[in-house]
Amino acid sequence: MIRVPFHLADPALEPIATKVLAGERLSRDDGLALYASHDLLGIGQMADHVRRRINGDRVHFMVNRHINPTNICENRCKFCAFSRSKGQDGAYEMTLEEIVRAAEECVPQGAHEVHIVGGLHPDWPFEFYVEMVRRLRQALPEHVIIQAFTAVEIEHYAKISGLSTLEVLRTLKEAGLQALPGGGAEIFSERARRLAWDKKTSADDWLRIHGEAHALGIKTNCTMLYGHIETLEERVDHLIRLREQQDASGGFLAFIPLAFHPLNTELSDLPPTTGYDDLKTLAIARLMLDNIPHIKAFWIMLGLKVAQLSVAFGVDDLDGTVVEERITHMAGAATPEALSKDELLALIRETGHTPVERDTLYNVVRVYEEA
Ligand code: V47
Ligand code: SF4
Repeated sequence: MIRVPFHLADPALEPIATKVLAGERLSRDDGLALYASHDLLGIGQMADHVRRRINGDRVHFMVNRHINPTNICENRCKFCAFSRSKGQDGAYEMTLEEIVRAAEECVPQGAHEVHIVGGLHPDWPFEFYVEMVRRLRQALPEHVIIQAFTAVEIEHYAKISGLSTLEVLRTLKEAGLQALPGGGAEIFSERARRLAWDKKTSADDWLRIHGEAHALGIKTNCTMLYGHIETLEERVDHLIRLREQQDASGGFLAFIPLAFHPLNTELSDLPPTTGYDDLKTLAIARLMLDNIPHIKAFWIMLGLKVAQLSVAFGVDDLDGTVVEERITHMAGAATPEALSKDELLALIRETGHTPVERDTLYNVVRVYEEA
């Protein structure tokens, strides 16, 4: 028996701690035992151990800009406060010129990424999205990476173009697409999907599309929307399916748990997530996802205080400056929409970690050794 160097208040965590120290993969039952335990600090210490093994004392961040070209969407998921039907009050659509201008604005700030996610517009043809990527690639310096379109959007483009999702990805890659964001995964449960996002991409299709992207050399992220109608078992199963996909195709860079925001949604009776659940979920993700290199705390959804604390609970990435964010803010997020690079640096430095500025693909832009 290996001596366990963690201070565990819950003896049920001891066999898990032994596996963590030996670098052994955790099982579904281990995941459930972690959720059943109230020893948040014990779970956090184990997650911190794994984080240090993978990422040392580095905490990543980036200078980026999010752009949401339209909120007009055919799907109208029950958890979404962002989407509108065509012609509805508050519906908007950006022109290609406006999208390119928004992207160009972030270049003087030192951005290394534009992150583009939007609704499934009923009239925009696939060529519009190809042209968007092509014009962005022409307008932006090479170091600014275009991370755009969730698997849900890729599936929609296949539907409207008659192409396969693989052909859609190949066409977008040729136009300049370099990475896919991780949205649209929600919870890989057919039960939950039927109840709250029945028109949206199934778990099998979401995973297949990411596998196809990986096969084409397009790196992607993955997410889990939690704190709504899902069960804890469904959360653990979700993590295991991501882990299996990563074993098979290997192209996930980061996992981002997305804390559900209920305001202005059809699930507005539900309470928001708690800081306790947020930290526990991030830590359990670090422990279960032994083959995904980075765990990202999206400060926009978690709030700055929980995001900063999360670096002691397995997180090695605080995302970026963001600049403009609509999806969570329309659902009640109280965070600012933008942070400066100095604010991100200060948040990370206070925790005693080394801030590392990165690009989308985790190429190091700069290591900030000293204040
Ligand atoms: O796909 C929608 C989620 C996602 C709500 O890949 C909601 O680096 C909370 O995926 N409350 C879009 N979440 C955001 C996203 C993302 C964000 C940051 C970084 C990355 C990355 C990806 O937001 C959607 C959906 O899963 N979402 N409504 C809501 N009310
Ligand atoms: Fe549309 Fe995405 Fe909102 Fe669902 S979550 S309604 S797919 S914008």
